[in-house]
Amino acid sequence: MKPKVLLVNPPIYDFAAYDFWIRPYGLLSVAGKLRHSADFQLFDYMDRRSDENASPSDRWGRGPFRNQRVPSPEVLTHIPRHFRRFGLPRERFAAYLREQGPFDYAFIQTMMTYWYPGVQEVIEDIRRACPEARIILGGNYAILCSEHARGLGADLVVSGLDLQPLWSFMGMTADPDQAALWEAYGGLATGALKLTDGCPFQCSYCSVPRVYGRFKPRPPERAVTELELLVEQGARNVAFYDDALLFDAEHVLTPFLDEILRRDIRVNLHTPNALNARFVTAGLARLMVQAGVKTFYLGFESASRRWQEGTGGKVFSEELAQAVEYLLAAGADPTDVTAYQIIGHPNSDAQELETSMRFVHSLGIRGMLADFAPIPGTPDGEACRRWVDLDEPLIHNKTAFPIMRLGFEEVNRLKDLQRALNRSLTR
Ligand code: B12
Repeated sequence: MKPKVLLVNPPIYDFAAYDFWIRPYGLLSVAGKLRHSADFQLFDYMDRRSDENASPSDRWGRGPFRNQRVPSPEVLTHIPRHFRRFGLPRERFAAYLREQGPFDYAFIQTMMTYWYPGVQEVIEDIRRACPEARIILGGNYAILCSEHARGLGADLVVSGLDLQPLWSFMGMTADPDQAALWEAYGGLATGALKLTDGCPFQCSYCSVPRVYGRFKPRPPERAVTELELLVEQGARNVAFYDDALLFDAEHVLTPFLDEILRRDIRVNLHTPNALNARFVTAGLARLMVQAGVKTFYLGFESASRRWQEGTGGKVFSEELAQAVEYLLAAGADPTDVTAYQIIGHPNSDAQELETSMRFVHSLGIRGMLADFAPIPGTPDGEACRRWVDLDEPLIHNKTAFPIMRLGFEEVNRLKDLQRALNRSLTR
């Protein structure tokens, strides 16, 4: 008999959350490797399609999550923003467990380290309704805060990229070539895809180099199969989750996009996890637009050369300007080209954020402020230990640190300014 496995993507407890093509891709990738040897059922708290009260999506499939106000946790009470629970109601999961249980295993997706309260809630509910199920945690929080995650009471915490401990725990063998288990939804509007793992840069605020080591492409055939599966399941919008999508494009992204054109796969592609402007050439820009890439998010962070060099030198201002020129010439819609800039970075003084925002605006594209989140084990995160106790993951919250670093008024002023700059573009 095949084991019965429950897959859960937990609710989110945070000040803000928005469906920016958020999908439990890690969870589905792991499940896919057991596609033929286990029976899976998925409960995704964050699936807006199974929410009868969901607000409508925008033209690229993004949209707000259902939410309700909840008290802020003790360590975040000094942040003057409302804390909320996002996702389907808890009672719905309880009823689901009563009807669908028992389960042999429950795999739970963990994502942002500061989202662990949702994971805790799911563990509690499974323990109550299905005490026989063995609970397994994996994903970003399980890796970055494995000690903390072990304290939540799961039976196994997969604390690295190697899945062998999972297969040994289950006494099963996996098929690494399988695509992610997207069919578990029984119909989709949006999906995610990753062509590569890791990043060749060593940005001081990012955990990716430490967790993934070297940059490595994934098997290209599996990526095409995954995209076809997504489209077959109904996905119209697919977001790349790569950390360095454009690195070595000649051998990775270019052949992938050529294949999309050759097979005539019609889908809108998005890059919410940011592109490195340095690698955008005129030819690549044309190919991306032609193959269906609709939104372009460029990781910029700051126009200050001193700040750029001090954090790893991933991109310089003239490279951003050049990339924007190529993208617009290729036919990208300027309102769908956005440069991210970090706000609340510990070295904010050198960042000259306001000047940087005006520089981005002068290129005729949108800017988006990305709140700095201190991540343990990264140089910039570790530098924040003098302000915050990183051993409590709730304090890694992206809304919290910029307010603590710059003050509520200043954060609001900069965010208002960003909104005004963006508005003046569309007029
Ligand atoms: C895609 C992505 C996003 C997406 C959303 C993803 C989502 N579903 O929520 C977007 C673009 C919206 C996003 C936003 C942000 N992100 Co982000 N994001 C990522 C990224 C690139 C991938 C995360 C992911 O889906 N991984 C799952 C899959 C794809 O990974 P995988 O390698 O296949 O997984 C392996 C294992 O982890 C394991 N596994 C994975 N899941 C599971 C589940 C189980 C049960 C098991 C057993 C195993 C397992 O199996 C795989 C095989 O080895 C990571 C970086 C990275 N490379 O991990 C950052 C990362 C998670 N993000 C990060 C940050 C900082 C942010 C932002 C705060 C940035 C900002 N300032 O705005 C925001 C926060 C959004 C919010 N509302 O709070 C940080 C983490 C911060 C933290 N404290 O946790 C990361 C690590 C990047 C970094 N800079 O260091 N992000």
